[in-house]
Amino acid sequence: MARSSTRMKWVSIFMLLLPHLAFTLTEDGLVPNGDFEQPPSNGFPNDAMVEPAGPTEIPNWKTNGNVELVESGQKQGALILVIPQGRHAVRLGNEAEIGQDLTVEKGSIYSVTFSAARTCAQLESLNVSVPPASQTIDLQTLYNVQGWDPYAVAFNAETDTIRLAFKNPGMEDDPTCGPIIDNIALKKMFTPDKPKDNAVLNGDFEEGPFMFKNTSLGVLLPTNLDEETSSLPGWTVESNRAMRYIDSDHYSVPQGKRAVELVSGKEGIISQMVETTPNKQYSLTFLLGHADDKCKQPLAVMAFAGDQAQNVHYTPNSNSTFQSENLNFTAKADRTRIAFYSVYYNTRSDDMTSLCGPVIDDVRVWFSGSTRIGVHRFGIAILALAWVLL
Ligand SMILES: *[C@@H]1O[C@H](CO)[C@@H](O)[C@H](O)[C@H]1NC(C)=O
Ligand SMILES: *[C@@H]1O[C@H](CO)[C@@H](O)[C@H](O)[C@H]1NC(C)=O
Ligand SMILES: *[C@@H]1O[C@H](CO)[C@@H](O)[C@H](O)[C@H]1NC(C)=O
Ligand SMILES: *[C@@H]1O[C@H](CO)[C@@H](O)[C@H](O)[C@H]1NC(C)=O
Ligand SMILES: [Ca+2]
Repeated sequence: MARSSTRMKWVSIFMLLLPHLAFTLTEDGLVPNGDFEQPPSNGFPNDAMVEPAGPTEIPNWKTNGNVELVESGQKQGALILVIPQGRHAVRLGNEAEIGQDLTVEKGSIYSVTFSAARTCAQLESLNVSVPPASQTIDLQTLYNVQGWDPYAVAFNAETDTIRLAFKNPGMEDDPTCGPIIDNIALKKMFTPDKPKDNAVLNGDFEEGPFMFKNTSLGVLLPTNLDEETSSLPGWTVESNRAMRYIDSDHYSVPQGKRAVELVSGKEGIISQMVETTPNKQYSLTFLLGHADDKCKQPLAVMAFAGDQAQNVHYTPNSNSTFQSENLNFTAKADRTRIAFYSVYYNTRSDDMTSLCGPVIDDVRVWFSGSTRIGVHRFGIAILALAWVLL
């Protein structure tokens, strides 16, 4: 009797919270209890005086399988578990899943940012899904020495209510091995207008996934083969390795507040199809820089525009962390692919492990014959005017 009235109380509190829940999501940021710091009704497992009778429920989340709240300082064998943010995170055991229903705006593109760390297995991966879409993120490559990284994945909201879920697809001998996830945030993507004098969309990289102010590791952008559904509007990460989206609070950024660091050598290709007019002359210009993250030089990129390719080296300069580059090309079709990758596989000089690389920003493609065309059009206008007057 007492139990059921408690449950009634919780249900009514939940009902009261519902409109609030929907409201929260109109803002970009953490999903409810996305950092796993909200205490379960029976307390965090390690704080409990007695072993809890059943599995601990995690506020705001639905779980399936062996999902465990883990705490900083907690050990796994000889290793201390890595907690990306705060004191708590969750670990997903074999085939375990954690998910949450969220109210969103149907038809919009959303990007989910989350932090993940692997524990003991080498081949750990994470299936991030918003049915019917899903993407498997490979956690095998450690991009930095801290042992965890933020990632971003985009999806199209096909309904008003979505189920965002994270699943460990693995089947390890040790069922306590499995990825740790933390800091789950959502951002509604906005596609910037195409600038008048530049065929590249979001060429300054200012629109991208949600970034936590406190996180100094940037956000990794894994493969996204669907150009319409990207955490970096306009751009596609074609390769099987990730890019790092960086912010000016923690890195040197050539223009504005955001840029992209090419951290995966030749296996990290970022591209965009831009609109062009066949047989016209264009210039691809971009800023090539150093993120100021102790990345060991040399740094160089391979830049592509249509059938042109150019290897460009970054020249260290005490006055600036970036330089301006230019590649001329003649369009062959009404869409031209521009792309970049890092020529070298770079690591930081301090830890020799964290992956880093050249930075690109302010990418532009413009009609290099535009002045002549302008004069030509002006000439025709004068002739037309003369004809009318005559
Ligand atoms: C990922 O999870 C979704 C939803 O549960 C499922 O439909 C999909 O098949 C899974 N993908 C992989 C590769 O396991
Ligand atoms: C950011 O860091 C400060 C100090 O370390 C901390 O008080 C604050 O809670 C952190 N904020 C987030 C969103 O993690
Ligand atoms: C840096 O700036 C100073 C002063 O403007 C100039 O004399 C010097 O040549 C510059 N150095 C480089 C490497 O461009
Ligand atoms: C590219 O074209 C522009 C204008 O047409 C010209 O000024 C520039 O020198 C060319 N650059 C190269 C590297 O050929
Ligand atoms: Ca920028």
